[in-house]
Amino acid sequence: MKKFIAMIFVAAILLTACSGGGGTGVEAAGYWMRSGLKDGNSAAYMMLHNYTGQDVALVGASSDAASAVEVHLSQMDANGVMEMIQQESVAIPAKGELELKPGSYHIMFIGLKNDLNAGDQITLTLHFDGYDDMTLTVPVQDAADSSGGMEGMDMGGDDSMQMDMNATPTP
Ligand SMILES: [Cu+2]
Repeated sequence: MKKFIAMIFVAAILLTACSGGGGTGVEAAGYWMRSGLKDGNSAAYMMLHNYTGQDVALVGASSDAASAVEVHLSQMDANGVMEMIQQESVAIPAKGELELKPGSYHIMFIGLKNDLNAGDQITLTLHFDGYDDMTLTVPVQDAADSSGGMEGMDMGGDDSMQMDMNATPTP
C-alpha cells in the first residue's frame, strides 16, 4: 500500500514537470472579442488553462469598454431556445482548462461605450477566487456570422450568439 501511494506521488511530480515551463496559476490563450456597436452588446472568448493542482474559480470580469461586464453561459432551455445565464463562479478544473466560446461560456459586455471594429483592442480584467486579477489586451474581430442584429440593449433579445458556432478563435 505504501508503495502504491509513493507511485501516485511520483506521477504527480511528473505531471507538474510536464505542464510547461513551470507555469503556475492560470493562463489565458486565444482571446478575442466580437465587434459591436456603441450601446450594443458583445462578448469575449478565450481558453483558460489552470496549471495548479486545484480548481480555480473565475468569479467575474471588468472592463471600461462597456457599462457592465459579466460571465455568462449560453445554453438551450427546455423549449429549445438559447438563453444566457449569468455565472457567479465558473471552475477551471485542476490541471485542466475552461473554454469560453460562442454558444457556451463567454464574457458578456453590456452597453458598449464605443463602436468596436475589427483591429481595435480593449482591456479586460478577469477576477479569480484566491488568485491575482489577470488583465488582457483583447483584439476585436468580426464574428464569422455577423448577420445577428447588434442593436438594442435588451439582452434577452440578443440571442445571436449561438449563430456563430463556426467562429474560429485565432491565437
Ligand atoms: Cu451573454
